[in-house]
Amino acid sequence: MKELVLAIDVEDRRVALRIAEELCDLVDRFKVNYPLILSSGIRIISELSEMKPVIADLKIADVPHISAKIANLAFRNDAKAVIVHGFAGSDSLKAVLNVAKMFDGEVYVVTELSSPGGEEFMGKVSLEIAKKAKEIGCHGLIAPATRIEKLREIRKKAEGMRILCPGVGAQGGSLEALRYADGIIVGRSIYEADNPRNEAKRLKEHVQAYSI
Ligand code: BMP
Repeated sequence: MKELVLAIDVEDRRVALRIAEELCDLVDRFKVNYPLILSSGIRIISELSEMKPVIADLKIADVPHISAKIANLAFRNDAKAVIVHGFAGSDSLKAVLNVAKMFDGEVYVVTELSSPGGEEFMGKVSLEIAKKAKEIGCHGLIAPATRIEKLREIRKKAEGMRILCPGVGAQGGSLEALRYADGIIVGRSIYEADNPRNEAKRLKEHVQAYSI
């Protein structure tokens, strides 16, 4: 089944919990990033995980022993998945994957950022990153909904891996990403909408339509 992942990028714990409560029946997972974790503390992952599984988007990109510590903190606080930067290289990816195994967690690897700057450097190596992440045994990839042609190429390198695509909506990315991806990650166009539930419902219907 394809999924709708809600990126909760607000900077207030209570607002985040309110958004999560309002939308948890319409989305499949939550994703949290630095704005929320730095402002609310890492326990926010545990709090949110009482409603839906949480992906800790710490975009881990450090030397292996530090990457492992960061991943360990996320999983100890009930994250079900972490996001790492593929450009950090095989040793970091392996270190994070080893930690994930201890918690039965998942590792998603960023190929190239969905923003225009993602093409500048990462775009040149994203297919290699995808290939390497697969060889190492990572569970999934993060790939841009803003560059469908590139996403299609990444899909080819990633047989058997889950691909989640950010960039739909506020960044101009297309729902066509769902042709190649296993899910979309959406933040602002849901939580900043006049009616977040309606927008989440609309997106969820697309996700379900592409799941058939
Ligand atoms: P929004 O839908 O508001 O643009 O948010 C997208 C979310 O996905 C943010 O949390 C961002 O950090 C994340 N993301 C992204 O936008 N592009 C990427 O390439 C990788 C991401 O994790």
